[in-house]
Amino acid sequence: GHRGAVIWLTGLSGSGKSTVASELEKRLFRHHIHTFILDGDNLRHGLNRDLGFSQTDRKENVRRLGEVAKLFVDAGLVVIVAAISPFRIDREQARTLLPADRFFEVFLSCPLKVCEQRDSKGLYKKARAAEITDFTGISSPYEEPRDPEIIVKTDELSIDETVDTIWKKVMLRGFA
Ligand code: GGZ
Repeated sequence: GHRGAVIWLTGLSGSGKSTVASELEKRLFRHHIHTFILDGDNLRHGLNRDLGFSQTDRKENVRRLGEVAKLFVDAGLVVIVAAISPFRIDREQARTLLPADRFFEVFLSCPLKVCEQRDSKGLYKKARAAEITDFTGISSPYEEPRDPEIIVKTDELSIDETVDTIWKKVMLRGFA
């Protein structure tokens, strides 16, 4: 049987994290792998409702996501984290909570331009108009991973191809 692991999706707003998370979950489910999605945006309605988008709050958000992910991994699940998680050091900190072979950092690489064109929630428009402050990529930084386990260019690949890429890597490491 498989052991628990974390598949940590990081990238800009609009890079496809939530969509990829739910499609990846379906794929893992078909292979009888029990998963749990921790979506940054969703958890902000409950566990992380006290947090905003300042640097301090994002760091705390990512810290909690990492700790909760670890709990679920200890319970044997494959946890898919979907959060911008913009700071390298915070992602690295989350990584240290788990054995090296159980943490997959996946960079959903997509040019800001493309994310901004998609603007599925109209947030980039608001950020440009300064109706939203501290918006990632516009008025708040995003630090790209330097050496992630997986990089997928979500502006060039279909969702299926993206999921394939992640799935193959996870499989190779013996989680299926
Ligand atoms: C970035 C924001 C902001 C600001 C609201 N900056 O694309 P979305 O809408 O659906 O997902 C984004 C989500 C980001 O939450 P995370 O918990 O992933 O962020 S972090 O890891 O940086 O703590 C976006 C929405 O919240 N959103 N305001 N100012 N994204």
